[in-house]
Amino acid sequence: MTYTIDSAQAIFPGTRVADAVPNTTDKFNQLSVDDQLAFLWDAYTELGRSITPAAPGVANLQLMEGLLNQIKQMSPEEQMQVMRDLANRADTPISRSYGAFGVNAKLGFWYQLGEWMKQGLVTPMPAGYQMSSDVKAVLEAVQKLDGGQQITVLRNTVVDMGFEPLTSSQDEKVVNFTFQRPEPTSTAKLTIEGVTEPTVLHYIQAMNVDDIEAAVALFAEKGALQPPFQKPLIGREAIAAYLRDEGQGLNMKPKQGVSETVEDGYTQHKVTGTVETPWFGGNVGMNIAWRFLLDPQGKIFFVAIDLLASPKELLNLTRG
Ligand code: ECH
Repeated sequence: MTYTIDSAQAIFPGTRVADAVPNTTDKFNQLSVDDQLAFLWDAYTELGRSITPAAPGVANLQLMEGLLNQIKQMSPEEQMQVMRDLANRADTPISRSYGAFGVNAKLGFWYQLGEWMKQGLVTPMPAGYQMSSDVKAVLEAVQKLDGGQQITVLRNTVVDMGFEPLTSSQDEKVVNFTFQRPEPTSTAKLTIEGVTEPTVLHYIQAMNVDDIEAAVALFAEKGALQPPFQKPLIGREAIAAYLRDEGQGLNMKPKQGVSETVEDGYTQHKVTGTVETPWFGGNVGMNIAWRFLLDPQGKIFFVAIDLLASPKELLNLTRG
């Protein structure tokens, strides 16, 4: 049997992912636009207390300075309208500019608005807004999630905002939003209990120094990478564009894993551990599994990155 991207997705089927994340995101999407903004304000300021975002100085905000200053100078009513347009994905000039931002630029944009809201320079809420019971229900659902799942819900909402013409593609994204790694990455040799496969180790090492090219070179020509809750991205070019946008500044801490030879010289490897985003640094460790399928040449034919249902899942290394 030869593998296809479809059949590869089924490796290590016993892996339990955090379904609560898409479920909560669905609940959020059903809220009215003012309720959505109120939810985000509450969730973000609440999370900010327990899981502090890392210093914003590391992020390059110049890119959207023009747009941000334009919003800062508006009246409170106009500011609210811009935010509603973004949440509604309305076709406006600001909403289009935002739609062309890469993921970290989108997060940086809201991060700055959030700071200005705390300083009273931008309005957080429409005058006279009263929180509905629907918002309270979604807030309670979010409070039950672990930190990694909470920030994933937040991130999804921000990524989905703004207007993107149907023809836009990853290549046109405003991506040059970089993070400076706080400390030089340790040169200590990476070890993963139970996995010695060089391709897997090299992948993690390359990602941990933001060497996207080296990571992508480990993939087969038609290899695929499947991010959490998404469809696989197929081919080196698509993977490279994605990793340049979303894969920089991450701190991957794989702990344990299992390796098996499967059919026709293919091997499969499941690795679990934690991943930190530069936004929250060591304050949030996301519980992650990597499910790799390597071809007989040792190239990555497929890798899925899963956000796990619970920390218990870190120890689930069975094949079934
Ligand atoms: C305010 C009110 C008005 C509306 C809004 C507001 C602001 C909200 C703000 C929210 C900020 C949220 C942030 C969230 C960051 C989340 C980051 C996450 C990262 C996950 C990354 C993972 C990576 C995994 C990968 C691995 C690989 O091997 C390959 C690549 C890849 C309050 C103003 C909106 C400011 C900052 C969840 C899991 C391991 C797949 C990338």
